[in-house]
Amino acid sequence: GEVVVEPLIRTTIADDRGEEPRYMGYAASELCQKGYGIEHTIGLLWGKRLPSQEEAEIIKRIIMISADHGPAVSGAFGAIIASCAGIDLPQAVSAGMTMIGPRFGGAVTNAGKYFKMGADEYPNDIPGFLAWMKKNVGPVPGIGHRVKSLKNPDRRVKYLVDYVKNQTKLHTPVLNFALEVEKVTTGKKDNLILNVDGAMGCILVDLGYPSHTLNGFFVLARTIGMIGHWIDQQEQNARLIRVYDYLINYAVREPREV
Ligand code: Q5B
Repeated sequence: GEVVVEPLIRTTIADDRGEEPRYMGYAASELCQKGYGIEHTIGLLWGKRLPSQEEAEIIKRIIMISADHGPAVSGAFGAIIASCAGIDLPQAVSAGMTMIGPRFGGAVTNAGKYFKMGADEYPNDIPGFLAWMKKNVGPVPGIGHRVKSLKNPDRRVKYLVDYVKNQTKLHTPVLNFALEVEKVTTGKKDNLILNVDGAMGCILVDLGYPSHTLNGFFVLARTIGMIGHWIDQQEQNARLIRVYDYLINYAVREPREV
């Protein structure tokens, strides 16, 4: 008789059973032919719908602006060390990826989540929001930067905020709330600015992306940069990195007899 097999997995986004992959039903080649870009592919595979041209332009800018931030940041530095140690591209990039977390690059999801919560539950009460965050979460995700500050502003953030607010019709309640939070936090310490993770998170939530998708945008964008750093080191035949003694504070015991 007929054997009924339970499916092992269920997918809702892509189908490769025809002549070519279809993303949410759209043939990949047709998307290319009709002039859609990588930002539309992201919209289909992550947000399950074709973004409007205005939404796609925002997504494109988010990816472009966060693709790299130089060799000094945790992710690029990790990938560079690996490249210099002779590690192949996928493993070197994954070494850099491992750095993406709550302090570096991986605050996008929680920034979107908590700024949305704040905009919904503390719309006119920033001190109340900050007190709740301090008690329940800790440092506000999306606020603070190691080197950027009011005196040394982050042009990426300024550009994104300005673009979304002045050149699109996007309704931005979550971003607006985060900007109000920034006014209070920078009043306490001038590096407690809305950072790039925070700006991305708020704008993406305002675009309708659920919070669990948000770190994906940083991961995708920074993969471009990390691959670039791996290639750059390989092309220079860079040597194995060993940290010089003067960069280490050896807070150790004096040599002594056992
Ligand atoms: N304090 C980012 O900290 C950093 C506070 C805060 C309330 C906060 C910190 C933080 C939240 C996580 C976040 C994304 C660790 C950053 C990114 C991409 C990047 C990276 C690049 C790129 C920096 C000193 C004092 C303490 C803290 C207080 C700090 N943050 N209070 N809310 N959010 N942010 N990460 O300067 O009284 O002295 O004990 O965790 O959003 O990753 O370019 O480098 O593109 O690659 O090292 O931009 O802000 O200072 O942690 O020693 O804190 O400030 O409580 O107060 P710092 P800490 P106190 S964007």
